[in-house]
Amino acid sequence: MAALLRNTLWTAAAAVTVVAAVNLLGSASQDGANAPEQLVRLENMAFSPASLTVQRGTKVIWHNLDVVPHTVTAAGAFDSGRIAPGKRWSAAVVHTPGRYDYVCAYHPGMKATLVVQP
Ligand SMILES: [Cu+2]
Repeated sequence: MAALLRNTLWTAAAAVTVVAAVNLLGSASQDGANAPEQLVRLENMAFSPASLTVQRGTKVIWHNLDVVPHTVTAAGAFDSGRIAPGKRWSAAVVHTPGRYDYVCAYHPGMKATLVVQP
């Protein structure tokens, strides 16, 4: 009898664990953790690729591979602030379709474009 009760409890615990896991996956896709990702390198004082087109909802990650800090700054849209050498910054998930021309605030010659498709 005690063994049966134990088995029942274990089954219930396993079921709760599965439900919790499913909930985690569900919320992860809602907050963008499962969104497709695109990487832009900040390298040799340039953005690479200099022009990137993504689908709405894509997570775009900028990775500073230079030995100096950079920024990812699109006036009125997004601004990374200082990205230290070796660090990454993400605009989270880009939800608003459009064309974003951006620069490095420290090196205005660094220019690039991000296009977010609907
Ligand atoms: Cu820069």
